Amino acid sequence: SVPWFPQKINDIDQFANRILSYGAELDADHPGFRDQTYRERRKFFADIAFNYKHGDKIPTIDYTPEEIATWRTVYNELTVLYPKYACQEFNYIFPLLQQNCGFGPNKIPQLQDVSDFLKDCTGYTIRPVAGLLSSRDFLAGLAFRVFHSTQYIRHNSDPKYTPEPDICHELLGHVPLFADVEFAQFSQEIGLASLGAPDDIIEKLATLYWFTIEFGICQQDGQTKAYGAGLLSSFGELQYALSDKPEIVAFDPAVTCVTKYPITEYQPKYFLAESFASAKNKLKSWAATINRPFQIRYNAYTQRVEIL
Ligand code: H2B
Ligand code: FE
Repeated sequence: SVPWFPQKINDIDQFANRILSYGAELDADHPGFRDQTYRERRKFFADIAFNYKHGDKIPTIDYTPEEIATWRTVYNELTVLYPKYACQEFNYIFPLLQQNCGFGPNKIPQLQDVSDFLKDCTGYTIRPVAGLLSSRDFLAGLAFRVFHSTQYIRHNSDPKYTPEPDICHELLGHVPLFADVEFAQFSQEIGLASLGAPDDIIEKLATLYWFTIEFGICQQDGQTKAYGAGLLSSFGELQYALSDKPEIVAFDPAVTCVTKYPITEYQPKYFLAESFASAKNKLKSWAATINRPFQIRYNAYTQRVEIL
């Protein structure tokens, strides 16, 4: 039988509280574990996301001076690397984020402003999320051009490190490329392929997500550049990925989707895309081989999937 999947955009409300780990419960080795103020802050953010419904405005956050200082550290160290290491699309969009939604060292951008900007560029919107979603639920969001984003920031004891996604990772890593038309389509294709798919296909799609949206690199004018959010939000791995140390293999969904990867250390292997358009076409061809008893088409007017 076919697993349940959202058929219209507000069906996503149904899994907003189906989280694998609640963002306010920190593991004993989390940098903020012993910091009671930080833990209360995390509870505050988790509750916002927990109560969020499709169509609501994402609440404006009054970030504290300490939180802004952490953002500033991360922002300043990463933005100096982007001209050399980030892909063209990223570097084209970044100044637009500075002009339109408050990107800069001195303030943490508000998710609603960023969501409005993305909506205008590609139809993507942001939903606050209270913790880690299952791959199935997370990918289903992409089918509707919905990106689930955390709103809290990492603990200030170590601005270079976070054991989980935080607003620095989402805004600096993911957001810029969701404003790119080809990349937006590529991401949605992964999402559409996931709807109602069996567990083994979900795992393959999560692996494709990992090697592209999180850790993808691409070829531009004879040079290798980063487009994956895990790279664009990591000072160390961004430089490592584009050095001669890791293994680089051409992106091929059939091969990429069964490749194992570590999650707590730098990747030993990266997959190189020729372009977002080429990656999208390869993904679509691969997805067409998935054995599913129905076809799916997204209707952007109604924000529903049509089942054919
Ligand atoms: N949940 C949340 N809240 N944020 C993510 O970035 C995320 C997730 N990534 N669930 C997903 C899993 C990803 O690792 C893939 C699709 O499994
Ligand atoms: Fe991510």
